[in-house]
This record gives sequence, structure tokens and C-alpha cells, in this order.
Amino acid sequence: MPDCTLVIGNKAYSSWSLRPWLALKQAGIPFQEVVVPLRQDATKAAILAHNPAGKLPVLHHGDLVVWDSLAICEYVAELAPAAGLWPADAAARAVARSVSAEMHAGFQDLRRNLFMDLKQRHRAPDRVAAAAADIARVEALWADCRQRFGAGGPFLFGTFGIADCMYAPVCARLDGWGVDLAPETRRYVDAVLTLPAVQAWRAAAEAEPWTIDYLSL
Ligand SMILES: N[C@@H](CCC(=O)N[C@@H](CS)C(=O)NCC(=O)O)C(=O)O
Repeated sequence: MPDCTLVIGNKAYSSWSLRPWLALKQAGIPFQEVVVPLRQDATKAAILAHNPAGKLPVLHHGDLVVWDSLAICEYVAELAPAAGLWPADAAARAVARSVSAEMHAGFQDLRRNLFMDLKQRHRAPDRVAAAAADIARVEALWADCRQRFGAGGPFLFGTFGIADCMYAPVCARLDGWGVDLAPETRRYVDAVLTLPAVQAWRAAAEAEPWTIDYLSL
């Protein structure tokens, strides 16, 4: 297999980067990683050197360039079909794709107010309130997936998959901002956050030298 390199933003803040990184790790595909620190003078030029679309993450696999978190996750699923990153059942797979796309395209209030910050925990009831409708939708969505498709394990569709990659940063946000959660939501959040790969990402994030104060931006 040609060399695989995933270019990502700082692990403490780059929620989009966590998603395909987790897919690669869970699929057992070896890859190099390059971290481009966000919000520095050289950031834009550094990203453009890796991805003409100007965003991270981007995957380089030999000569192939794949950008956008969900497109990379899809590619990883094709590289490693045995990893079962999409459910085998067509109906479950269609719902898994729907919930992944909903995350990819939506939840702006949650993303804007409860940004991912793995360097510190925040308490801001006003921000949680501003994201309340998105949080309610996420909890309902997860409960529905777990109830209909989750019998085979602790994840949205039982075993770990791309839908879980897409929501892993949401788990970190809900946990990091101290959001009150239904017990079943808490169980799912804990299942994701205690995955060894997620813990490894968090440890690397905590060790990063860069700090961004998003509250003051
Ligand atoms: N829809 C894109 C979003 C990517 C994105 O917004 N990435 C941020 C980092 S988390 C970025 O590249 N920011 C740098 C910039 O916009 O200059 C994806 O899913 O990959």
C-alpha cells in the first residue's frame, strides 16, 4: 500500500481532524500524521501547501489527495472493508450515512458555542442554553440509533463505525462543557471517550505547545 499521510489541525481544537484520524486508527491502517497549528500567521499558507481547498484534514495516499473529513472516512472504509466502518445491513447503513451527513452539515449552534477544547474544561450555562436545541436533537438521534441498531455493542450502530467518528468530537464537547446528559447519552459518550485511540488523541492534545483562546476571538 502506498504511504498514507493525514494532515490535521492541532489536536486540542481540530474537531474535523479527529474524525478521519479515528477512522484510520480504528481501521488499523498505518499512516503518518502532519500537524498544522491553526490560527497562526503561517497557517493558511501551510494548509494550502497540503490542500488547495484550504482546509484540514486532508489525506495523501501516494499521489491521491482526499480532502474533507467525511470523504476521507468514506475512503478509509473502502481501504479497509473488514473493519466494518459502515453497518453491513443496508437500512442501518443508510441511517448511519444520514446521521453522519447531518453532523457534517449541521449543528452550527452546538459547534459555535461549545467548541472543542481538549486543553481545558469550560462552564458556561449561557452557551449550553444557546446550543440546547442541537443538544436535544443529538440526544434523540443517538437514542434512536442505539435502540434500533445498537444491540451489537456500545456504539451508535453496535460496533464502532464512521457515525461514531463523526460524533466523537461532539462527545468531547458535551463532556468538556459539563452538559447534563440523559444516562443513555452519558453511556455512549463514555464509550467513545474511553476508546484507547480517543484517549491517545487527548493525551497528544494536552501535550501540544499551542493554546488558542477561542472565548476571546
Ligand atoms: N467540511 C470540512 C471542514 C474542515 C474545516 O473547517 N477545517 C478547519 C480546521 S478544524 C480548517 O481547516 N480551518 C482553517 C481555515 O479555515 O483556515 C471537513 O469536514 O473537513
